[in-house]
Amino acid sequence: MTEAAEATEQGQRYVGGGVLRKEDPELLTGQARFIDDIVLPGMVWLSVVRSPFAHARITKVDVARARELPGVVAAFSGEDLRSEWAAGLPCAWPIAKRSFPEPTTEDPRMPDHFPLTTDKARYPGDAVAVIVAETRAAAKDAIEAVDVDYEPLDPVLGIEEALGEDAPLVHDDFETNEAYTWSVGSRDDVDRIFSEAPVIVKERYLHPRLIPNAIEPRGVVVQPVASQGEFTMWSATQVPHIAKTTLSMTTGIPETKLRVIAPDVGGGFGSKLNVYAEEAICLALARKLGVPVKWIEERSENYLATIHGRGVIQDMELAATEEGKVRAVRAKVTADFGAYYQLVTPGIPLLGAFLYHGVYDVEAYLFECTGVFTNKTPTDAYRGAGRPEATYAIERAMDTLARRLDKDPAEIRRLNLIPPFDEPRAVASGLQFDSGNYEATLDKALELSRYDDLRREQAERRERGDTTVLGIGLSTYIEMCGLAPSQVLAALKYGAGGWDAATIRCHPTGKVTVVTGTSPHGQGHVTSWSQIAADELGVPYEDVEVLHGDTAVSPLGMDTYGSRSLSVGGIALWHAAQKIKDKARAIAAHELEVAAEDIEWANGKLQVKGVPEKSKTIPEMAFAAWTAHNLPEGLEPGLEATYVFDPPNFTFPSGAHVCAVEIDTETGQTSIRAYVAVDDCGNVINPAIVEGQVHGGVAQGIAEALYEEAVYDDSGNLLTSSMHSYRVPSAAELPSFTTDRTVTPSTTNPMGVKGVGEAGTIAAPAAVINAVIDALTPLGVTHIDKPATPERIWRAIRAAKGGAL
Ligand code: MCN
Repeated sequence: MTEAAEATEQGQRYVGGGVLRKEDPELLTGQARFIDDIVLPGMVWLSVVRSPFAHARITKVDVARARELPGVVAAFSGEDLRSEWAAGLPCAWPIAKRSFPEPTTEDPRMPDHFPLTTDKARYPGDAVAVIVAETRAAAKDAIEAVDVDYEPLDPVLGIEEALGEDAPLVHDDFETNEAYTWSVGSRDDVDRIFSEAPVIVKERYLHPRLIPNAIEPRGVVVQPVASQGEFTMWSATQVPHIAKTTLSMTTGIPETKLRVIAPDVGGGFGSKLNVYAEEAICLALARKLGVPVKWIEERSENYLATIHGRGVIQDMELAATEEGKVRAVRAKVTADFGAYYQLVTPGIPLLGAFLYHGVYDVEAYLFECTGVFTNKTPTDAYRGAGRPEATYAIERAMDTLARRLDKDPAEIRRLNLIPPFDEPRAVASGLQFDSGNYEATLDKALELSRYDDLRREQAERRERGDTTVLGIGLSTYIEMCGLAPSQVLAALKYGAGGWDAATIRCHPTGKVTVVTGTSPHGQGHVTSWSQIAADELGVPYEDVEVLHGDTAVSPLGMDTYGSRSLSVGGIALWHAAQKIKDKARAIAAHELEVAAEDIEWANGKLQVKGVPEKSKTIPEMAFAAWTAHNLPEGLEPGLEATYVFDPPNFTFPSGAHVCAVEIDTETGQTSIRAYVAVDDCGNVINPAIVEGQVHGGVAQGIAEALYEEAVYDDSGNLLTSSMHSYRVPSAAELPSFTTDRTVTPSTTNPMGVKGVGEAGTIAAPAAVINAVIDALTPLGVTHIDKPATPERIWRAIRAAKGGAL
């Protein structure tokens, strides 16, 4: 039987197929409802007074003048609002002291982090006071009238400088800026192999800070029902459920009185996986003033006060044989956490901690990370979070190894790849990878990119001394997503569970409501979840309605981040569908007067085995369950089921990306000639969405490699503080991507799916920078930092030639 026929036999009509996204008509016709579309009667506006200094003692905050201005309703200093907080802003990942698989750390230092600071400003943008006014303009204008006396202090900005003995302290309570040092692996084994190894690669890589640029900035609206002590908060967030629980802790508002709604959200890329000061402040002020309060972030505020990503130094070492077989990996990471912890700041390096050996079969592994506080914006999850860093380190190091041994980068990878496996397999870092076929993705990517032709052309160009040089870069990446199971997360001291929930409600008319605990903000869950439900229940795709992002509608959920939604929330939906089918089977058996075991699911129906004409559909059983006229003894009326899925393991998507660049050696200008992405995210629900996710991710990864970087001056001013100076590339700077897939089903879940939401961002920076270095190697350039701007490349070429800069 052909694959398609088999799928139809299983009633699979939508999964894997190209249905149009249900979300798009609303988005494309301007009918989506974003946070700034919410306007409530009597609503007032919030603005935030932010420190212009990176580091300063605050000796006075006087809001009296601001209070007198026309339109101003109220103004508060941090001290004024101190009594509003039952606890500080949440950090949900304080890192374990001893944990899986026996990593060690001293207890991390946990600084206070209240929504408004009172003693010191610790980064430019730190919130020191707030204004509430009748209009947004009045609120913004009044900022100037708040008198704050700052006593500037020396800032600590550099990651390694922060660890210096005389470094200014970001938090006076601690004797150091070190947040923690955490390690995993076997130091003795690694040291032994390194002491014997004939070939050692040792390199240092820098990951500049990046600024997430969601199309829609953040925003909050809170509506109080004062008499009931109830609050509804709309927030442009990825995490309405987590926000509800943690903001209840921060504000002391009982969780039963707080409803959080994520309306249509215009992207997040991790930056909205957070619980921010402004959310807590809007809640506190709505409670204090008894009127709806609204805050909309400005883009320049976004650059200062929404989290940054990356900001990491890596010392990466490989111990290899003369043939190029890697035996041990030793990685030391120093991570810039900025001034405070946001929701998961300390945990970000851990998301990459187990992946520094990539897809390669090594004997011994050691990873160590030190986190530091600096006087800069807090860092946290930005698309990929920890995994782009790990991929970059191992993939750059593999290319260096190839260069050192004069081998082709594809061959050195092939020599080291973990062989194909379809049962969970232990790897050197201590994880169990779910399944993988890394050689297959590599083969396909090499074929699609015409790798051999590219190499031939490269040689010809080198031969004839072309000033535009060609470089080819590979990235055979692995990532882990769908954080789970909850018990393992407990061992890593992650503050929440790894589960997610889905409810299916089968209505008597045959229509189906799906309620999910995930909270999409561009990933198309309404479409994918409709496909899954429609196939599993044998109903038309159009008949499925998906509800999400409202804690009153979907009380159980863990939201959307870490490419977890399909492999956790989507699987919860699949399980809920099995529960629906089980109950419907009991009703069908009763009606057809056969035993339930005699009924099978075939062609999207419940039919008596071998007798297709004796069958019942789910809509028919939903009607029967609703009338309850003729149900089996003891069966509850109604056809509804909830399932909470706590996966047994992560999923481990992988892939091979190939990038070809052309560099004008006279100007340093790079252009991407071809980009091929072959990804393996297991079975696919929606190919178009997967392709879109890869496109967006690769674009962000290229941006990281060639364009984007947050730059501070020596006083701690953010120089790249707007879209004029922070270079987000547009479509014009990007090539047309070639995408393809291999399918290695995951063993972690019954649908065999793995995540894809971050794949492109994880793979691309290494592929691009490897290509840049590959192009420049004959000129003597074997290292370049990100972003590889024309100036940086030009300088590297000059330096390699021994020329003055
Ligand atoms: N999918 C599929 N088959 C697979 C894997 C995924 O059809 N084997 C589909 C899913 O059904 C879903 C989408 O692809 O519709 C993404 O699924 P998944 O990989 O589970 O990722 P999440 O939905 O959890 O999304 C989170 C991920 C992250 S962590 C970031 S950051 C990110 C991203 O998604 N931010 C985004 N993609 C984004 N896309 C947009 N437009 N905006 C963002 O802010």
